[in-house]
Amino acid sequence: MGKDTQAPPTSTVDDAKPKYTIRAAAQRTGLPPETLRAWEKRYGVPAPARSLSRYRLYSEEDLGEIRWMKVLVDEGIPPRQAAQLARERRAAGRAFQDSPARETGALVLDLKSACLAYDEDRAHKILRHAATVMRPNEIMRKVLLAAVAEINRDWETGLVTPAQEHFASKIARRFGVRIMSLFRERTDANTVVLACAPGEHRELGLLTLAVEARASGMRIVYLGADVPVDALLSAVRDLRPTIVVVAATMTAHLDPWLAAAAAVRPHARKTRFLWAGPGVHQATAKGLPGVEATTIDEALQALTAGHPVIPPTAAR
Ligand code: B12
Repeated sequence: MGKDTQAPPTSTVDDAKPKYTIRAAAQRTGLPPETLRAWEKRYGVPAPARSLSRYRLYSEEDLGEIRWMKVLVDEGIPPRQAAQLARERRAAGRAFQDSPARETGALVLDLKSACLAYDEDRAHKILRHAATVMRPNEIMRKVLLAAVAEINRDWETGLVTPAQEHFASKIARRFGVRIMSLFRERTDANTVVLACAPGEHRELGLLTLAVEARASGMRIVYLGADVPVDALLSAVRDLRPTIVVVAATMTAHLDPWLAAAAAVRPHARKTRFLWAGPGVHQATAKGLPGVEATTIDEALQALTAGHPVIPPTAAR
C-alpha cells in the first residue's frame, strides 16, 4: 500500500523559531491581536513562546496553526472544536502548512487505506474528522465517492479485490444514509421520494443526489436499490410527494418502467417524475411523463430550480 503511506509534511527547526511579535503575527494571519490573545487564553491555540520581558513571540509554526484554525472557523466550525482539532494535530506532530485541498486529499487516502484494511472503526473516525472540516454533503462527494473511485481504479488494475471494493461502497452507502439526518428540513419542504429502478443495485449516485437534496432542505424518502414499479407507485399514492426520482445506471433497468408508462401517467398530474442517471436516455421520448437528467448536477438542478413545485400541503 505504498501510495497510502504518504508522509505528512514535517516542520523545520527554522519554522519553530519564535520571531514574530503579536502585531506582526496579526498582520501575517489577518486576525486582530485581540483574537489571537483570546484564542490562546480560551483554547490554548497557538501556544507562542515568550521573550525575556514576557512578550509573545510567534514562530512560523504558530502562524500556520492560526491560519489552519481560521480556515475551519471561516467554514463554520465552532472555534472550540476547531481548536481541539488544532491541538490534536499539534500533538500528532503534523505540520499546519496543509491547504484544505490537501487535507481533503489526505482524508481520501486515509479512508481508502481504512477500507482496504476492512477497518470500519477507522473509516468512521476519518469520516467523523471530515465532518469537522467540511459540510456533510461535501463529504459524500469529495471524500466518500472520491475514495470509492480511487479504490475502483486500483481494482481495475487488479490491485484491489472485489471484496475490498464492496466493503468501500458499503461504507459509502451507510454513511450517506446517516448523514441525511444531519440536515434540518425546511418547514415548507417538498417531499422527494427517491428509488432505484427494478434490478438497479448501483445506488451511490442516487444516494448522493438524496444527500444534496436533503442539504438544500428537502424532505427525503429514500427507498434505495432495486425498487419494484408497483412498490414505488404505492408509495407515491400514500405520500403524494412533489417529486419522485427513479434512478437507472443502465438503460435495461428502465424497461419495467417503460412497460408501465400508462399506469404512471395518472400519478404525473400531482407528482413530477424525474428519471435520473446515465441509463435514462430517451425515457420521456419513449412515453414516460416528466423530465430526464443524466448527471447529479443536472438532477439536482431539476429538483431545486426551474420547475414550479407544488408545496406538499397544496398537493394533499
Ligand atoms: C460499487 C460498484 C458496484 C456496487 C454498487 C454498490 C452500491 N450500493 O451502489 C455493486 C456491487 C452493487 C455493483 C454491481 C454491479 N456492477 Co458495478 N460497479 C461499482 C463501481 C466500482 C463503482 C460505481 C459507483 O457506485 N460509483 C459511484 C457513483 C456515484 O459514481 P459513478 O458510477 O461514476 O457515476 C457517475 C455518473 O454515472 C452519475 N450517476 C451514477 N448513478 C447515478 C444516479 C443518478 C440518480 C444520477 C443523477 C447520476 C448518477 O453520477 C456519478 C458521478 O458523476 C463501478 C466502477 C466504475 N468505474 O465506476 C462498477 C461498475 C459501474 N459496475 C459494473 C458492472 C458491470 C456491475 C454488474 C453488472 C456486475 C455483475 N456482473 O453483477 C453489477 C450490476 C448490479 C445491478 N444490477 O445494478 C460496470 C458497469 C459497466 C457498464 N458501463 O455497464 C462498472 C463500470 C465496473 C466495470 N469497469 O466493469 N457495482
